[in-house]
Amino acid sequence: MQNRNSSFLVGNTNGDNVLIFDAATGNYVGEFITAAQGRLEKPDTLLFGLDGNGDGKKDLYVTSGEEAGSSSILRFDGQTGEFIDVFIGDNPDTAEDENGSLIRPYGIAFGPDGNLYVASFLSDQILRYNGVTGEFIDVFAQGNGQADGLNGPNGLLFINGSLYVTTQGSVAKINPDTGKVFPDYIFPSQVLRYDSLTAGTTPSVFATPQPSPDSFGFVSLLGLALGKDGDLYVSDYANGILRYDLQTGELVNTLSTNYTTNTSPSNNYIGGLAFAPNGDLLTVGFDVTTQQGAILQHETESGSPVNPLEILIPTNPILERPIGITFFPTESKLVLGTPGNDDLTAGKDIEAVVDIVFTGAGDDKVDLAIKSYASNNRVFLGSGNDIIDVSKSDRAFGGSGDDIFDASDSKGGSRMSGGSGNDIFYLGSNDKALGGDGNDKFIIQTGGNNLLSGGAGADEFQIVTAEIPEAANTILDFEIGTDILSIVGAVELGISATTLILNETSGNTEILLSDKTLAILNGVTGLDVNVIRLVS
Ligand SMILES: [Ca+2]
Ligand SMILES: [Ca+2]
Ligand SMILES: [Ca+2]
Ligand SMILES: [Ca+2]
Repeated sequence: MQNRNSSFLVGNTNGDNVLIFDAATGNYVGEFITAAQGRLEKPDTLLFGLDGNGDGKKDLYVTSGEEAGSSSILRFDGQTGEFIDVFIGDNPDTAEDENGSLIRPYGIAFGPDGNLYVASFLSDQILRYNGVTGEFIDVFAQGNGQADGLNGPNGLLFINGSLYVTTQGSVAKINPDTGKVFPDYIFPSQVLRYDSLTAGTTPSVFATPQPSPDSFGFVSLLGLALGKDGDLYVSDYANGILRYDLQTGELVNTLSTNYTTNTSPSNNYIGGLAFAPNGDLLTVGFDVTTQQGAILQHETESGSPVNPLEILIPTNPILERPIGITFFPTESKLVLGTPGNDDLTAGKDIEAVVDIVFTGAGDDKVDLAIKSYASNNRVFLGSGNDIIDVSKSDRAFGGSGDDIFDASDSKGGSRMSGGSGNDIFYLGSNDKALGGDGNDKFIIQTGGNNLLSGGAGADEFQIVTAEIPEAANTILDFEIGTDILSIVGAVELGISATTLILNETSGNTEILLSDKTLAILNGVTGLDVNVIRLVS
């Protein structure tokens, strides 16, 4: 069985169940926790955490229940979805409140102290429990009914020891007629930050956003996630995902989540958010009227998710007011080739998400790029003359032999290392290539922004191939007199020794064609333009 590195879970607040989907294909896989199990009541946050049943794998923690008595954190086997136990919950047979003063748990997070922090929405509290036993410890934070306080806490996320909390801006009150507690929305929705884990610490206000133009005029912050770019991503139930600079608190940009109308406002709300192993940002949404949900995706470029949104899973009645979303914990799968010639294709022979592959001896072929979702693999090609197509954030090692690395279909972030032998690199954009020993060749195509290092030997850097690259590429170790610079298609592109400009700056040499920088040679000065080989 392949691992579940591209699979994620979605919790239905109206279906009382949890579903599995495959992010690589957008396919619905099946029910992970069934409604028939009868355990979940309006499930909210889904979080993989400490192993609860001793099988060595992380288990799934789910917040459940809207009333004081039923408010609980339930644990389910992280592999099978089988119910383990009520991790935090009230025992109706005792006078004691084993769950503290928990009412409507939303966000949960394991702290650096090993404790589990739980946002109790309808008591305006963050409660603290033993992360191993679930035993109630104390009230970590309590709203005071004032502005900038803990007013309707929702999402929780620890980053560098600080606890970030989204608040909905509500104050829990009791309806005198019914005796029921309800949220009175009287303050702005905010992101708060606690820099100390001492109970009673006063939070600072990290952000107080304005309503999205796609909203019905309100803000209701919900999910929190940390991007690979180091920025904080916050989902707004009323629409939009806000990206904040973690250091300055500045709003960097907003990702649109309006998928139900062509104009503002949208007719959908959104729930939590989760980063996929390949960096894509996923969120769940549902139609305000029908409550039927869809899964939205923002693809990532240069480490950050970007507009426009894509609909990974269109509106489907199996998504019943979905809120919680989480990916399975990634597991690296070890794949071993044979001493002979192997041919491994992503999506067919290997899952190619966080895999570790050793192809052994022989002339091997590995195609990662054929599967658009492939990412974060480590491939050791060993001896022999091997060929690999990298995809995204992959690491490929050629070993001995004359190897070929093709990043033409790469999505960036990969690192290719030729090892010994005369290796060839076909570059795309935003990758790194190291030639190592031997006479290696680097062929630049239309992309750019690659980092190239030839290593020992007489290496050739073909800095232009029939088209001007979109962005300059940087050569880290060009050696005048040993390495070669070449341009293919020079005549057709109007490139000659007189149209090329060499610009020395800070000990580096830039090679320009009019105002376009083609390549940067780090640590190189005194280059003669006539050494650049111009090939028609
Ligand atoms: Ca092999
Ligand atoms: Ca090799
Ligand atoms: Ca090699
Ligand atoms: Ca070399």
